[in-house]
Amino acid sequence: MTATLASPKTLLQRHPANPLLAPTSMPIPCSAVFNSGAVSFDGKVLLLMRVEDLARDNHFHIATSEDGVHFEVSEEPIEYPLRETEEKFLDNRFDMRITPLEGTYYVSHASWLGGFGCCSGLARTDDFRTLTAVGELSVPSNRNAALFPEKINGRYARLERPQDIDGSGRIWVSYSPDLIYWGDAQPILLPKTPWSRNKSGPGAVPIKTDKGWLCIYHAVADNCATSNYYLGVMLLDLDQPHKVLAAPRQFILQPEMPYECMGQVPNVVFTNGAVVMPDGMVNVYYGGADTCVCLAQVPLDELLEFCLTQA
Ligand code: BMA
Repeated sequence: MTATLASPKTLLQRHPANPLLAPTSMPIPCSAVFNSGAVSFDGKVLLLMRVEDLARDNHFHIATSEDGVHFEVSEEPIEYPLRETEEKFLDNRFDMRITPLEGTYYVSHASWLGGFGCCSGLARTDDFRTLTAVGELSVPSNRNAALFPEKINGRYARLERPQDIDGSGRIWVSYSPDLIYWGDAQPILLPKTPWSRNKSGPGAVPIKTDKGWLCIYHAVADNCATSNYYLGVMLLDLDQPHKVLAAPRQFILQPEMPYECMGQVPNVVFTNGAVVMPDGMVNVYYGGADTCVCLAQVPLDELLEFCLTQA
């Protein structure tokens, strides 16, 4: 029997076409395309991709696909005028997450402000041609905001990752009456594991199931050479999402393949977008080594079952 590096028992299964999109698939000269927001739009899978040009400035291009695997990329980036604060201080926006909510699409993202740190921003769109800012940015340091796709007990809700005092961070949930003012924040208590010992943060937008909110998240373990990024899954209470119903100790994806271990940032699998396909398959779009767009899949019922039986 021939030994192989890939672990066949990881719950998420990589698509054989990986990486789905690479710098050479983009309409502009670029060094990386990764960390895409993902949503079902107009009967297709739509990705909002972070495309880093050769100055390492970010542009956000759309890619659409009928089957979730073969994508057509927009020539022009989506327009998103800068807020006043961003005009003065913005270095880069990144990690866009798309939430369908109340008949429109909200896009949450990180904005890195030179001299201040990382803030969360929120925008909206109906057509994915232009993004319009919703209010101002959060104060630093906050990132990975993922808006829930419906109000919870009359309030908007989001997962987020404020920075801890030592530079690490954990997942919190907070609420808002109007998408502008956020508060009533509560931490989410996940099991301590070796693969999540340094940081954890929200990943894809929560998926509603009758058993709870299914949330795929990322976590980081530093070692003597690198910071390795993993994906995990947790199930949160539908009414009080700071309550963890299940959180398996095992990760569901780790960096193993060359396109996850070699690139701009080695040993990274990072998601900010998942789509439940019409056949019940969860398509998790993830960035490989901060360089390319990849796909890993698992049937929704298996993901839920894993949560409920392995926790
Ligand atoms: C995080 C984010 C992600 C990135 C990851 C690994 O802090 O900035 O965009 O994929 O680091 O570099």
